[in-house]
Amino acid sequence: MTTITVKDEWKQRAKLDAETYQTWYDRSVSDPDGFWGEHGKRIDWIKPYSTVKNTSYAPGNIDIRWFEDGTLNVCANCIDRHLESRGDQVAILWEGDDPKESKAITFKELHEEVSRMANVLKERGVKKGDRVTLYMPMIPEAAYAMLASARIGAVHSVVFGGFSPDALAGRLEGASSSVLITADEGLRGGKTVPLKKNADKACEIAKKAGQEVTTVLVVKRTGGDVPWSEGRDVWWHEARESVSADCPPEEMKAEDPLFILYTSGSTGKPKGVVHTSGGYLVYASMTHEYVFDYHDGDIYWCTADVGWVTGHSYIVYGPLANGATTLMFEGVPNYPDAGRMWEVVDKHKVNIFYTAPTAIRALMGAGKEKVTRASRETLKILGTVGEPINPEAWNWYYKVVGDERCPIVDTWWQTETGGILITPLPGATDLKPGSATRPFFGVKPQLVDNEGNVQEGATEGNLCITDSWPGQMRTVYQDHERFEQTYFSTYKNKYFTGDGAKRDEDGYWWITGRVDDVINVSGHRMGTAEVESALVAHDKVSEAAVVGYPHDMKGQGIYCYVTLMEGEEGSDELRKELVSHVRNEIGPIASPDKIQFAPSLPKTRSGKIMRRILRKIAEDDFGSLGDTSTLADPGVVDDLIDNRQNKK
Ligand code: 6R9
Repeated sequence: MTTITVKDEWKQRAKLDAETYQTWYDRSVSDPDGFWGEHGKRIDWIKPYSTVKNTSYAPGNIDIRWFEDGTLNVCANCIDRHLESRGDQVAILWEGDDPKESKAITFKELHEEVSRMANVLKERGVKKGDRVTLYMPMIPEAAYAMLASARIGAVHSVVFGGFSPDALAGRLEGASSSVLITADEGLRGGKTVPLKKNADKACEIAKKAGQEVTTVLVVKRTGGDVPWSEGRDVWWHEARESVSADCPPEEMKAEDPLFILYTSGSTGKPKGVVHTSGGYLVYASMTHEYVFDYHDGDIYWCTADVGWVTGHSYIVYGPLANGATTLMFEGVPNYPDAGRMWEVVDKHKVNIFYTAPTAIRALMGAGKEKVTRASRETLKILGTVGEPINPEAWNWYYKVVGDERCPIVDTWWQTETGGILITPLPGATDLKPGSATRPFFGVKPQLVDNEGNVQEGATEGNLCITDSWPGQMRTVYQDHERFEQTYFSTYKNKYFTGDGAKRDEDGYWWITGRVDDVINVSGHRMGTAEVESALVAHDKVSEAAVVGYPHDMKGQGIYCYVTLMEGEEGSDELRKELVSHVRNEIGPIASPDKIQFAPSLPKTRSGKIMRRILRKIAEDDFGSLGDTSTLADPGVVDDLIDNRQNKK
C-alpha cells in the first residue's frame, strides 16, 4: 500500500502540522469544553455563551446542545462582519452554464441583495421560525435565499432542483412550508429545467394534502415562458425594487434551527434533518479553514449543488463565515466538453477544488488531454466527498489533475454530521489513496460488530461515533423519536453512521460504504425503500425489491426486482415505462439501471425479503449465496439466477 508522506511545500503553507494536529486532537477529546469553548469564538456572538457542551446520548434522552446560552445571527456572521475589512472583496464568484457567462458579487453587494430578499420575505409575512422552501438552480440567488432566511430567523429547506414535483410536494408538506423560492427555469449542460412548472405542480399536490403555498418567489433566470398565479407568485426582480436595502439581522439562540434538509434513510420517507445555528456554524467554518487549509485571499470552489448538505456547509456557510471567495457553478462537468472544470480553474485562478469521486471517474474516462490543456497552476488543495474513492480515481486526481503537487483531502461525512468528520489535513496527515485517514477535532470514531461489541486494533466493523461534536444534527424535524430510533437505537449510547469501515494498523480509517439499505448513486444518497415504493405505485407492479450493485461510473447502480400483477407480461417496453415512472415519482437521479421481472422474491417464512441474496445475484456473485435454507421456497432463487440482468 502506497503512502504519500506530507511534502515540504505542503508543510510550509499549512496552518497545522502533524504535531499540532495531535495536540489539538488529544485536547479536543479529553477536554471538549475547553477546546470548543476556545474555538467557538471564531464566530461573532451577540451574547457570548457561558456553557459549551451539554449533550446526552442516553437511551430515551438524546439531547444535543452546544453553546446553549449564546446568541448570534448566522447571516451576519457570513456577511456583515466582513463588510469593514473586505466589503469590496468578491464573496460569490458565479460561473454560468454557458462559459461566456460569469459574475462576481462582493460582500457589500451580497449584503444588499440578501437584505432585500429578507425584506421581501418579511413583507410576505415570513417570521422567525417559519419554514421557507427553496427549489433553485445554482445561481447566486440560491445563496441569497438561504442567507435571507437565516437573517430573519426563518428555517430554510432546500430541495434539490432535480427532484420531481411529487418529491418537492412531500417536502413542502413535511416542513409545513407556505413559502417557496424558485426560478423560471434552470440551465444545465445547455438544457433548460422547468423549475417553475414543477413548482406549480408541487404546490397543487401539496394543497390537496392540506399544505397551501401562499407565496412563490420567482427568480428570472432564462426568461422562458412560465405559468403565473396572480397574488401568489412574485417576481424577485420586481419585488426587490420596492423594499429597503436594510434589514437588521434577528438575534437567534445558538440552538434555534437554521435549516432542515431532507435525506434518505433505510426505511420510510426521507427524514428532515435539523441543524441549528451556533454549533453548526462553528463546525462548518472551522472544518472549512483547516481541512482545506484555507488562507485569506484563496479562491475556493466546491462543485456540489446547494440542494445537498455539501452545498450548505462548503459552498455557503463555511466559506462565507471565513470571508472566503466561494465559486458557484451552474453547469455540469462535461459541458461544453469534459475539460470544463479545468478551464474554470484557470479562468478564475482557483486554489482549492472540492468535488465528488463520480465526477472524477467520469472525467478520467474522457482522457488526460482535456486536463492538460489547462495549466491548473493555481491549484493548491484537492478534495473529494460523497462516496468511497477507488485508488485508481484517487491516483488520477493526484497525478493528472494535481501534477503530484496538491494534497488530496478525502473527506468523510454525512448530511447528519453537518461537517467533515474524518479527513486528512494538508500539511499534517500522510495520505493513503482511498483512506479518509483520521478524525477531525472532537470526533471519536469507533468500530462495533453486529452485536455492538467494540472492536479494537486493525479490523473492520460498523462505524459509530461515541460522543457529540458541534455540527451534529439535533433532531428529525418534528419526530425526535425517529431521530433516536434511526441513529441511537442500533447501538446504545453511540451515534451509528450507517456506514461500514476498516481501521488499519496505523489507525487510518477506510470507509467501505453503507451497511444499511441506503445506496449511493453518483454520490447521491437514496433509500432502496423509496425506489421500491415508487415502483409499487405503478398499477402493473405488485411487489418490488431494490438493491445496489457495483457500477464503474456511478459507484453503485440501481437494480430492481419487480413482480408484476397477475396477467401482466414483462417486456422491454414495460421496463422503459417503469424507468420513466420512477423518474417522475422521485427524479432522474433515481432512474433504475436494471429491472429484472421476477415471478416471486426470496422470502423467509415470516415474509421478510432476503436482500442479501438479491444483492449477490445483482452482483453476479451467486456462487456464495450463503444459507438459503430459511427461505419459504428455495426454488425461487434458481429462477432469479437464470434471469439475472448483470451476467458477466
Ligand atoms: C457529505 C455527504 C453520506 C454518505 C455516507 C457515506 C458516503 C460521504 C464519503 C463517503 C466514503 C467519503 N460518503 N463521503 N464514503 N468516503 N469521503 O455526502 O452526505 O449525502 O448525507 O451522504 O455518503 O456512505 O454515509 P450525504
